[in-house]
Amino acid sequence: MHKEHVYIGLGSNLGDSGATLEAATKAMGELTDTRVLARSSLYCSSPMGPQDQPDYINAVCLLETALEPVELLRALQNIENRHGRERKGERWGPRTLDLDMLLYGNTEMNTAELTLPHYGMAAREFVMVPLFEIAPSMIMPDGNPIALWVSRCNLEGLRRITPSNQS
Ligand code: A4P
Ligand code: MG
Repeated sequence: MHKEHVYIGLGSNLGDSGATLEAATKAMGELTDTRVLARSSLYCSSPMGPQDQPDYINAVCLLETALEPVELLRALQNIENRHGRERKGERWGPRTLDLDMLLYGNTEMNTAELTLPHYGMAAREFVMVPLFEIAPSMIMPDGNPIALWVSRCNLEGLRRITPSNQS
C-alpha cells in the first residue's frame, strides 16, 4: 500500500487547548491506514489577525497515511467538528481546533477545497518553528533548507511550552 508523509499544523485558542491538541493527535492516529510518526512540543503565541482573541497554542505533527489528500482533508475537518469547531465566517477568528494540511509528500495542488503546500506556512512562525523541531533537515518546496525559512520568521512572542508547564 502506498503511503505518504504528511505534516499537519494544529492550532487552538478556545477551551483547554493543550488537551484538545493531545486528543486531536490521538484521533489522527486512529484514522484508517494512518499513524502519527512525530509530534512537536506545544508553542504559545499571540494571535495572527484580529487581536481581540486569546493567545494560540500550536504544534505540528507528522503522519504517515494511505488516505488521498481530499479524503484526509475531510477526515481532519470531521475531527475539528467533533472538537466543537464552529465556522462563523470570520477570517482568522478564534477556534477550539484548527487542523491545516501543510505538506502532503511533494504534492502540489490548488483547488477550491485544498491548496498544497498550505498557502500561509512560510510566514507563520507558529508553524515553521514546530515543523523545524520535528524535521530539522527538511528541504522546503522552493529547494531551500527549512532553517533558512525559519531564519526569515519573526520569532518574537513565540514561546515553547516546556513539558513541566503542561498540565
Ligand atoms: N483549505 C485549502 N487548503 C487547505 C489546507 N492545506 N489545509 C480550505 C486545510 N484546509 C485547506 O479553512 C478554510 C478552507 O480552507 C477549508 O474549508 C479547506 O477546504 P478553515 O479551517 O475552515 O478556515 P480558517 O482556518 O478560518 O481559514 P484560514 O484562512 O485557513 O485560517 P488559518 O490560516 O488556519 O488561520 N494565530 C496564531 N498565533 N496561531 C494560529 O494557529 N490561526 C489562525 C487561523 C489565525 N491566527 C492564528 C492561528
Ligand atoms: Mg484552517
